[in-house]
Amino acid sequence: MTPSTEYRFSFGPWNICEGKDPFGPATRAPYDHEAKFALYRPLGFEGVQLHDDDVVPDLDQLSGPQILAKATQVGTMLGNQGLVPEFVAPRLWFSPETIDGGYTSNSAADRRYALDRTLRTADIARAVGSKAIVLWLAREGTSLRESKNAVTAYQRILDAINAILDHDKEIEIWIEPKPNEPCDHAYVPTIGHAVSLAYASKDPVRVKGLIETAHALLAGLDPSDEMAFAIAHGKLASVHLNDQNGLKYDQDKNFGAANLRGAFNQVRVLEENHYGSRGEFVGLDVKAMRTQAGNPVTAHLASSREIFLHLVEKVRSLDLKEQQQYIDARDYEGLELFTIRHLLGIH
Ligand code: 3MF
Ligand code: MG
Repeated sequence: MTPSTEYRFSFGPWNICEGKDPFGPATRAPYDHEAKFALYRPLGFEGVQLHDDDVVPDLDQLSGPQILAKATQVGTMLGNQGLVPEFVAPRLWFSPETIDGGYTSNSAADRRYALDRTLRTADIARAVGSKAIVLWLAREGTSLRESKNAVTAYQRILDAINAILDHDKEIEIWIEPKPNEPCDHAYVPTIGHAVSLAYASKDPVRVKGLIETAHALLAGLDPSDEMAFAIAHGKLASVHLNDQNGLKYDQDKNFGAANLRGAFNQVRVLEENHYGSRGEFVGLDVKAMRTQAGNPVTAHLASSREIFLHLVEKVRSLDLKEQQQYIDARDYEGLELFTIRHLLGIH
């Protein structure tokens, strides 16, 4: 398979996990965090997605200079292994200060914590050698609508974005929308919300989006259309390709595993719009099955990458002339069979 050299792939250390779920403990022994980096290149991955505490463990207990020294050291370690840190994301959903949300918490002290931690994440990103932070706004929402004022919440999220843009004049903010989980309802559920925040911010060019397949599906939307919308606004900075079987908890299944045609259409939108040509990575936010034996488990990453590349081939080998004939004739029944036959390899 040749096209692998054209796309660069990324994932985060959390994608190699031990099988713990809300109903049962880990099924595999912990795998050393640092040792995970050595797995990337042999698996065909070059980009590393990081949480702030993946780079600097216990950062809340460290001073500014200590944080920067550790981040710089990790940046060198990644560089030595031929890896690129794609982004760093503040883990704003773990600490006691973010139980009720970060930027939208009802507590002023907790809001301060969330912003301070994010500014440190921006510093970590720069020190490790990345130009972007990702905001997955996990707890910026509610379990019951009466607990927060939604208008105030949007304003607070926007204020936080502006404060980050002020803090570092070059950092980019990539918002990863998700409609629910862990919140009942999140304040930034779709890429449309994220793009609006970008335009409302003081430097729209530096605020972009990261679209995850499963998150779009949980919002009842078509991931390929969400990606197309972001691309139309010049705002698709990254993707988390995976899959989701209906409206339930966030499954992070292998890319294409639940809806192969949906996956094909995501690849089609990316490929048609030359995604990757400006340095964007194809991120795979996929979760290993709890049943899988061995340690570390990486088959889900290798499989998702392989499925992506097979679908790139499917997009590239599509007979565009024949496709256009169906479109021109408004024969969408014909177009549907043509598409399915192509996916099945029947000609
Ligand atoms: C949750 C997610 C997150 C984000 C990650 C990077 C833990 O549904 O998708 O994964 O991708 O925090 O922003
Ligand atoms: Mg994700």
